[in-house]
Amino acid sequence: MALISTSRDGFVGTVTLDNAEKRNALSSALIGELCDALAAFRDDHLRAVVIRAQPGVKVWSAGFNIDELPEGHRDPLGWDDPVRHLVREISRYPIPVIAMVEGSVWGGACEVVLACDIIVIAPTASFAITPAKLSVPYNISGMLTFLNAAPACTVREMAFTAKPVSAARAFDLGMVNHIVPVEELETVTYGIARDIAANAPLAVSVMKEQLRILEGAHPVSPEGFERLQGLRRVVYDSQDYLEGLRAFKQKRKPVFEGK
Ligand code: LCV
Repeated sequence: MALISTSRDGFVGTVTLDNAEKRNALSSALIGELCDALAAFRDDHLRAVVIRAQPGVKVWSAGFNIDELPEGHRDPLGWDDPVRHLVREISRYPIPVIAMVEGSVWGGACEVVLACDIIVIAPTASFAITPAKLSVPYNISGMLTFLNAAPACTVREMAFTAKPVSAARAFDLGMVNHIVPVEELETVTYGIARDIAANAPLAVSVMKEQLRILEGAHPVSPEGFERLQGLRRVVYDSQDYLEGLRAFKQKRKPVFEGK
């Protein structure tokens, strides 16, 4: 069964996350379908793409499919991980991607939304950075996505507490472009998409790429990179990482011991 659906109207494509039963968790299957849809829109020379969930959902996406996280001793967010692939796909995609969000957005899905070019939300939206709840060592370029989207002190608070930030606060912090009543969500989102589609696509796509390269221009020394990878490894090799996974599967609160 398809986990997403797609539609198009003129130069504007839409991908709708369509697996409410699993709260649109980002499984490799769902991400595969999403990336295929993006590739088809690109081949058809569309000029703006909207990623959304079904109207009225309480959860836009529950984040990484925790059932697919490795059982320890392997980087859970390595280069080939599907969420990493999706974030790269969106940020390198030559067409602007608009996230239209109602409902809560968790963990890896929060990064996916923040990696989009424009974000339009309803007051029901919320955003949580959750690795500390699971004892997952988030990856370095993922932390950069958060840092490019929110003030450093906000990223710290969100990452350390793992508590959701409300729609209103996300707007006040400049993390999203627009907050609008739910009944205006589509009008505002597709209005922006049509404005983009009416402009020169080559100029738009090169500006998107310029911004991506400029935002990513943070030199990290080989030693610094290896240090961070070594520190991350301590986390995914830990008992706490296994406890985080176990607790989620057993639907209970984790008990972390710092080892
Ligand atoms: C697999 C799920 C999930 C799910 N995976 O519905 O950024 S990191 O490092 O944290 C990264 C690794 C990451 O993104 O991790 C995921 C972070 N996500 C979360 O912490 C949110 C986990 N989910 C929830 O807390 C709840 O599901 C919410 C609050 C989103 C919705 O609660 P609700 O009561 O509406 P259920 O919990 O009953 O979930 C419905 C079904 O979806 C599965 C869940 O296991 C359940 O499956 P069963 O019906 O088979 O029991 N599900 C939800 N989230 N991330 N599976």
